[in-house]
Amino acid sequence: KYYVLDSPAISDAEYDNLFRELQRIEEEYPELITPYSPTQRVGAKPLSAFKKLKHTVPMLSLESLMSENELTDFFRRVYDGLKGKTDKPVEFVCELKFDGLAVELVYEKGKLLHASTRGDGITGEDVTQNIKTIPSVPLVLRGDDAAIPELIEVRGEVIMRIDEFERLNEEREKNGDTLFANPRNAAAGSLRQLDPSITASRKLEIYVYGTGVVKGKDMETHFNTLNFLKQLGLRVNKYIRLCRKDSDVIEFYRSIEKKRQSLPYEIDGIVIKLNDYSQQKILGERARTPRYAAAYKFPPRQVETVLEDIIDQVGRTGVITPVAVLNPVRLSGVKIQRATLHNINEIERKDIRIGDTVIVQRAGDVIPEVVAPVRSKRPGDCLLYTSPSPRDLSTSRMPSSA
Ligand code: 5U1
Repeated sequence: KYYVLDSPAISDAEYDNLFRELQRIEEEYPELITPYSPTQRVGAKPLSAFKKLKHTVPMLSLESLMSENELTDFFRRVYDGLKGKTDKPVEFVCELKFDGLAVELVYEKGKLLHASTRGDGITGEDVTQNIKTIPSVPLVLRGDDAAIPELIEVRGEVIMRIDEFERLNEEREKNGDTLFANPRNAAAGSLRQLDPSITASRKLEIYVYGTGVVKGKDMETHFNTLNFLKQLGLRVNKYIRLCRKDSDVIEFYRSIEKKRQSLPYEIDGIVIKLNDYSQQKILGERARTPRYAAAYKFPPRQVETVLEDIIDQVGRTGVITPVAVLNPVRLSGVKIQRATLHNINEIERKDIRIGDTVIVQRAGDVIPEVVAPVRSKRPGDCLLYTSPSPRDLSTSRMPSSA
């Protein structure tokens, strides 16, 4: 109720007391400890490597729609593909497109058996020990035996909230560790730790949005699946809409775009899925993406700030990337202090100078970039950047991270 439904039924103090009582009982009667006990979420030993796990059904990714024209084209392809092949009305389910790490959780007879990353979609890494440290992942599904499927593969996204990402980066800066570029990288880096105690120390969360193989329960629509997942105690995000008209999808997109700034986690668009499974089957899949679903992306987020300096970052292969040192600014919740300028040609082409007010952009998962200077705000004393000579490079400063 606390981690999944966001609605605690008891106080933190009562919870702590019950937890300590359970620990006392398990100490006295170790034979009563099960792998699904809440005391067993942390404490597994570090691994030397992750095992590979093959997904029973491939984990697909989504086609990206970048404009309303592309959305219209997606609708047209869906209606054309279903023409004359279905009697049911065409409905879509809209959800959030999380900027996280896709995972699969496998529950056998209601117990968490294993969990894996998406990997290449066919094979992922076994991250069971780490997934167990995420409090919003149930170790045991809710409901009586009759209601719980024999086997259910649940798919979703592990995310890190923006406040936790910033806390983590502040801590890393203090310790002289490289910073994570964005919450998605921080979530991925935290989940892919061989030592589960490190994962446990980062506050990760999960939202689930679909299934792979399900044995012992037949579902006809995606919307019903989402409700069933909720009923099993799995965490489903509250922003979901069943759309009976194309215009409902556009309305959902616009309402989420408005909310985006105030969400505590990052999203990069909405996901649109055909609701009816028999219709999904008619449309089928391409090699890596389904024809019955797509991600309708938000435009890149932009903000203005002052370019304070340009430093030269030398990559592992010796390639020099000029990096913008910015007056720190927030861009959809995330503090931006560095951005890439790509290369000297780009700086010259865009006529970017030190001291300029610049437009900075973040698109999806990529490192922030300087898009252009705001010429009307150019001060008289701004400086031209010159590319470093090879001699300068041998002693060039290295920024901690973009
Ligand atoms: N919310 C949501 N995200 N997401 C990502 N649903 C969803 N579905 C996906 C993916 C890759 O894939 C299925 C449609 C196959």
